[in-house]
Amino acid sequence: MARILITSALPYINGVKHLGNLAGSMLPADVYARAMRLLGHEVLYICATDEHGTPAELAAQEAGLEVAEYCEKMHAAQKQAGADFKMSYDYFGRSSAPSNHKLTQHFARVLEDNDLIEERVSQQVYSNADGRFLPDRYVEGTCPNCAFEKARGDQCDNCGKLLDPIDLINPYSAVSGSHDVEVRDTNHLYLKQSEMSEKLRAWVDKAEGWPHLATSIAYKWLDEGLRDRAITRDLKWGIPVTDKEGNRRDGFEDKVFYVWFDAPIEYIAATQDWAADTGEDWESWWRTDKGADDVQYVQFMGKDNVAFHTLSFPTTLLGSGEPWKLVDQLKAFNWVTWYGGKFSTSQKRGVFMDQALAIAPSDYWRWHLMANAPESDDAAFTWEEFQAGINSDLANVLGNFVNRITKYTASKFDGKIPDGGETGEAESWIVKELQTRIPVLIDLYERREFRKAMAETRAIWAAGNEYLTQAAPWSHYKMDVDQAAVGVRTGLNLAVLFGIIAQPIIPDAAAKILDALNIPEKNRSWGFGDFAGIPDLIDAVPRGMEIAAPDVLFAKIEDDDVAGWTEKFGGKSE
Ligand code: B3M
Ligand code: ZN
Repeated sequence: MARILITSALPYINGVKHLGNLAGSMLPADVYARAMRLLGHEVLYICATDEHGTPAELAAQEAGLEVAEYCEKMHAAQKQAGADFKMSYDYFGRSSAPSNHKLTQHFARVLEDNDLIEERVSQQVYSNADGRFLPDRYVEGTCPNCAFEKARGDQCDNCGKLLDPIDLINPYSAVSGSHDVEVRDTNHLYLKQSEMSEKLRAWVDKAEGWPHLATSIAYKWLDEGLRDRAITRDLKWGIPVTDKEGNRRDGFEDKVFYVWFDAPIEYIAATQDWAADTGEDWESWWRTDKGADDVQYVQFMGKDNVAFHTLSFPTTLLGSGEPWKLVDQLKAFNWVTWYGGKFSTSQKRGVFMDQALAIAPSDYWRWHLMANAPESDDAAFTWEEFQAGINSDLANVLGNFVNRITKYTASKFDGKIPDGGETGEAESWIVKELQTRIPVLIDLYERREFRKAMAETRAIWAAGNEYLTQAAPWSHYKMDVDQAAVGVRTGLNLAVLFGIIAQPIIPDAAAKILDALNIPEKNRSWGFGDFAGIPDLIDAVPRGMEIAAPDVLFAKIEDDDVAGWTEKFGGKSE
């Protein structure tokens, strides 16, 4: 079995995340982690809060808190929100942790030793109104590439081009809106990415199976010519820039490392913290000289993070000359929009993670966001589709199947898995159906095709209902109870299988189903990875075993619910 390292792009510390953040990396990474564990692989799923940069400073200011205190509070809130959405991280770290300070400073030192970092005087936008240098994201202005008027200093959201703030036309402070800004000299450390172009291109050329979205973005920047980038900023909050002795570097007393330099390094530092907590060995996941060369490393992120993950972070790792594990597979997502527009707290547009669970259980969100994952294009969330999808896929297909077969067993077979009877046509049909569909489902998970994997999961559940229609145990009961027993036994075995394949996506409902069917933990990945065992699968649960009918698995979403949510969070009426 494989060793699979999974990282999801780190959510920024400021503000509770909206459904788009969840769907754009953390949730699909979780479904993938759960599916790979189900298939028996050794999985390590790492994430953390991304706590540096101006967003943290400004959000703390707004909250009237010291940054460190603000980050502490928001990390706990985001960790709780992740737990509420059943994120199965092996570790949820903090980019402000001492381990990341240490590792980031190590990489900077090694890169400078390898002559890939040098100190340069650069020009930075200083805001007289705010009394501070403005890092990239907080300078806005007109994009020199496409004339978009609200381009950010680091990247233009309209054309995607990576920018330097001083390129912006008619710049202004995004903090105060003031145009009273000037360009001042300031010294920074530059990562000489330009000198890594050859090595990076050779590495991207060798990449296999990356989605087109990832390779096209990587080649776009490589073809444009990689520019050396400043990896320090004039900020107080962040990882201090140190010299070889570990003291603050001369001239950098008021500077810290750029958030995008330290954030990806946190993937490794969080693994070190996980190892410190668990006594595990982090190097076997990240050092190719210590066993990581047989690790399959898969990164999940939003499309705007691809450049940093395919160019900047690999520059740090490759440039160090040390045997670090680089990413093998990237899964980049487009956006989830709110009825085609942006989520916005201030404009009451959209649902945020801390509100979502008061509306519907996490299973509902998980199912809907995965069945409509923004894989090949942006995906608009609408209450109407949410209601249709939940009521059809979960309530009518899966819920109804489990409900019918368990209730009938309770009423006609003493709540026990019936013995007796011989399998016939209907059973051969469903076995053939499963022998075709389960390998397809496994392959879709392995290729991280999530929408298709959800559709295949739904099709398997629907095949169960089709089977019950064919086998119709209730119509045989009077005349031929053995024939009825075969239908019920097969149906109950199918309910177990349906609960097992539901686990990566809707873990709560899956647990309810498997608990009601008395399936021990150790058998809950049983059979899924070995589809050859399918004939057993429809007669694998011990005959005579007691089962119960679970409570209603999925309450339907009513039109009144949608009307109320539209009122509160925005929706079609806009
Ligand atoms: N914090 C996510 C974003 O751009 C950013 C990801 C860091 S992954 C190392 O919203
Ligand atoms: Zn632009």
